[in-house]
Amino acid sequence: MPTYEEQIADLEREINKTQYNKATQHHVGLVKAKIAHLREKMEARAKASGGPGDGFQVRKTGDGTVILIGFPSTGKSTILNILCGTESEVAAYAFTTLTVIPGMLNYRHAKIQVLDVPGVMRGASTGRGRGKEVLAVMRNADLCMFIVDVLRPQEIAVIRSEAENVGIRFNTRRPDVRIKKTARGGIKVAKTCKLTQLDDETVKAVLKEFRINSADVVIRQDITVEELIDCIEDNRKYMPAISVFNKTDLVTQEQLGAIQRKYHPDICISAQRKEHIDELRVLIYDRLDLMSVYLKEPGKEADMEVPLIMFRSGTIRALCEKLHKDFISKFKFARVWGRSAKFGGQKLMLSHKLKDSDVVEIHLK
Ligand SMILES: Nc1nc2c(ncn2[C@@H]2O[C@H](COP(=O)(O)OP(=O)(O)OP(=O)(O)O)[C@@H](O)[C@H]2O)c(=O)[nH]1
Ligand SMILES: [Mg+2]
Repeated sequence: MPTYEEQIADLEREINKTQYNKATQHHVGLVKAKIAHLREKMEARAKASGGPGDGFQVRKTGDGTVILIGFPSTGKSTILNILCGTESEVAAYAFTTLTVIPGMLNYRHAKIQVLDVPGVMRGASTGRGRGKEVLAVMRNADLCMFIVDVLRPQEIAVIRSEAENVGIRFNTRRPDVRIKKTARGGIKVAKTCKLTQLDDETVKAVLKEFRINSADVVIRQDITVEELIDCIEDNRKYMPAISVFNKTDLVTQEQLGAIQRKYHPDICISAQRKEHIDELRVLIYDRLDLMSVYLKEPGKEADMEVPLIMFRSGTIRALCEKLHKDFISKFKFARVWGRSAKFGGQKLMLSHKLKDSDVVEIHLK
């Protein structure tokens, strides 16, 4: 019996040699489902046998967590040190950093935790180097920064696909697909739009590959077979990502232009020369999607000097959780002024979504 890895490699070879077109898309879809199912089994087995090693757990602190991911020697530790004033070891050889080194970036009242981790490489998702542990830490982050050496720009695709192999999806939302398993009646597919990359038969066959023989499926957007598989397995982590090309001091302006046109990085910097670091801070803050709210005590003026930082469209519940662990159990109601309130001082409950610059007054029992 071939191992899961061997079976996956065989199936991947099969996809690579198949011309993708209307006639083969059903077959290719099924092969992709088989691969995903094998990966799921592999994950389950890895979990049962202990999972990632120790020394790699970091407690999340601050208003958001950013992780620096990249091949060895791309400048991750250098960037951490500039952003946070830490002293993570920097050296010209690969695998300088061997565990997770946290730092704190203070920016516009936000405290952003930045994690420097060992370099990963091709094959990380199947356990090469410390790849598995690194990718597990990544899953818990709120924003991923891919750090790429401008002289090896093609690595951006490799690193992204390693992360996707462990079930992380970047800069996209979970597709609008509902799958409700039913006791009998077979698979029923309802669509609110035209599917250009999938037909009903493929949807059914892919579901059956995951041992789902009876279900109501509602598809509300034009999805790919990969996205359908994501919805079936339903354990993907969706997170924003920034691609940072570092070491721009090593190329000419023309070379940099050509690289940018081909690979479309979000930002190019030279960590060593501290170039474009301010823009990088702005980008991190923006992509973490943070907002400020101001707290007010009953009968007093709001403190408009120091905001509380939280994720955009966070609820009153999320705000209470940030403040104190007892606030949820003691919560009576909140009064809100600002963009999320219908009128100033509106009485609102825990599930209410706040907006940037709201003023909130919490009433406890
Ligand atoms: N020329 C140039 N060199 C840089 C730049 N940033 C970092 N370096 C150098 O690249 C080498 C690797 O930097 P590190 O920060 O240790 O890289 P890393 O990604 O943390 O490496 P690992 O921990 O081994 O994965 C060091 O010699 C740095 O001085 C840059 O902007 N330009
Ligand atoms: Mg390092």
